[in-house]
Amino acid sequence: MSGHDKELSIAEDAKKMLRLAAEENIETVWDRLHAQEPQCGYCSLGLSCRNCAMGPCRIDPFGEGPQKGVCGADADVIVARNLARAIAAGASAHSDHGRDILEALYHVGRGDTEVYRISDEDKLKTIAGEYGIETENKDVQTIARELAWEMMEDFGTRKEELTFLKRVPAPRRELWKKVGVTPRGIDRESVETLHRTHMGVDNDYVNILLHGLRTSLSDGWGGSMVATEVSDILFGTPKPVASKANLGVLKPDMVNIALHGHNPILSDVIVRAAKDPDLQKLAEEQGAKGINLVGLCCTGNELQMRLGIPMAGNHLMQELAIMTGALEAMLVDYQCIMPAVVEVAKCFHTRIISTFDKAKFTGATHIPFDPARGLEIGKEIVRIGVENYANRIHERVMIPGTPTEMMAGFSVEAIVGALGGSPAPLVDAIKAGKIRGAAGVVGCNNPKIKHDYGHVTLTRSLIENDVLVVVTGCSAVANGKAGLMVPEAADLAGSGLREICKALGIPPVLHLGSCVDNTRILVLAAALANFLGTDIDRLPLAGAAPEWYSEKAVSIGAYVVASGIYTVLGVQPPIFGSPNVVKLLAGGLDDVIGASFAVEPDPEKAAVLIRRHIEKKRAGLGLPSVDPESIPLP
Ligand code: SF4
Ligand code: MSK
Repeated sequence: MSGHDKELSIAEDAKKMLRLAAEENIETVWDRLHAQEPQCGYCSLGLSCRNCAMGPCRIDPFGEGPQKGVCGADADVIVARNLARAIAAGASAHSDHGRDILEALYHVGRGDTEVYRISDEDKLKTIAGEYGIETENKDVQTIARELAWEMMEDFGTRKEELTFLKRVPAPRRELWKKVGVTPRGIDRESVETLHRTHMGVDNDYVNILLHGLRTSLSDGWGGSMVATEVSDILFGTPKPVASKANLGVLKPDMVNIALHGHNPILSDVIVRAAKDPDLQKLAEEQGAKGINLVGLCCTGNELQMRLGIPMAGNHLMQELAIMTGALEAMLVDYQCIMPAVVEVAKCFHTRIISTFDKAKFTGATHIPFDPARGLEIGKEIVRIGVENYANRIHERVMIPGTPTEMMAGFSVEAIVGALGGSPAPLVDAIKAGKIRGAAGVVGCNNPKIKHDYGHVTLTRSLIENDVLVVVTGCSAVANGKAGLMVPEAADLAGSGLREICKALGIPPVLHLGSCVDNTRILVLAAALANFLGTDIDRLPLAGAAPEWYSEKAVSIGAYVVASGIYTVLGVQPPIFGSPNVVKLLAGGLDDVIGASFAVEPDPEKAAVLIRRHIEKKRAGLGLPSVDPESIPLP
């Protein structure tokens, strides 16, 4: 197993663990991908449909076999329906996460939990103001209750548009109205997507895809934005913080517990539970020097952004982290957790502990989380990890290398704070051409792309050419591990970006948080557009997801484009069975929504596409620019 002849990762810790996997014959995600190959051509092109029992159907891409499903749906309709369903699934994942956090806020407001409290009162009041809630002479608890109640209404069907749409620049809101993509209710749009894509409902691929965009907007400006803002209210708005990353953050002489998934509700109490003197004492009695918490994926990002908790790795590192033999427990909430972790853990002493009733893992220990008893449950879970230290086989422990330093915690508030309270200095640097523009490099890992290569190569190339990069999710981990997220990394940037970063003492690559925190990028883009009195699509901005895999990433890409930001994907989405859908998404949308997608697996080339786009936008704003075509493709 894992005996692949090509290099699977650029990360040294991953490479070492993959060698161990090959020696010990432990199956990983790369082996399972290999076993699946060749993957189904119909599905890869988006040409298969199993939406009803007259099917499953598939369309022959060569034009020789059937061109219609049993119901008569053609390639355009089938591809569009499949894509819209992926968006709805991704939007639902984010939005349900948002609802879970919101319910915690409601518990705080009702006073039926002692576990959580309001950490950022200013933000609570600001957002309550955005929701039209009077805050004068009201206690914090009342404001929390009223805000939670109002936010819950955003999930339903009562409102004509989502409350956070007030943040969107006026011209874009008008455009959304004209095109008919204004998101109304967070749940409503996803449900309507499932309705529309049922057999015999929406059979116009353009109409289906436009509703797909509306659904994604209900995520970006709805469910995910609720998740981010309420997390800030409950757990604190991130501020720049020093941290570390890679498997070297595991400690050979401590109880190691990894927190994996996306929702900070449980991990927040685990952090407190791990400080419990009784549990610390128990760890010492077991022969350990203490309890070491580390993050994985976006739960890790949430903890790193707010508390500087070290990051063990991103999506493709989850199995490899267990193989260090140094992990007493992996605590999982939901999303991006491979069922395979349970199997890998069987080869070691690691306990996999699932915590949400909506995300059980056969073979794992399930301890259901209840916000009202959060701390008690947190202690129970930490105790399992501590007691498991006795089962560690110390001779088997292999922690590869030492951690890399990185900075996290760049919320929009922190960025504007670093700029002296206004976006003006950033705008001036862009106007002067010191910074050509900004790009969000976000999203997952995918074993089809060399691990972290897409993120790091693209990011490096952009900063070398004076494009400020903001990162979230697995991209943040990749770039942190590559050493690009410390102020000293400014030396790797072009002269203009270097000068600005040095003056501000910030890295050229800023960590904006987890997957739901892509909404921080929307908020920043909207703030820049509003500051300049223009629309987002006129700004020199771009997005990229070089190694994406998940349905959530499809929703993110769609809402970023629908918000007016050109986006380059590194992995081909399953749409190429319909030339009409490809034409619409990769260019046609420019005339509809002012932005579109591109697909470019080579990150060096993707960087050039982004730079050309940024120069085009600079020219459109009358700023000094270079001829986009003069930037050669590698
Ligand atoms: Fe086939 Fe149409 Fe049913 Fe899809 S909805 S499975 S194309 S009959
Ligand atoms: S964890 S959605 S693999 S970024 Fe958010 Fe990473 Fe993608 Fe999951």
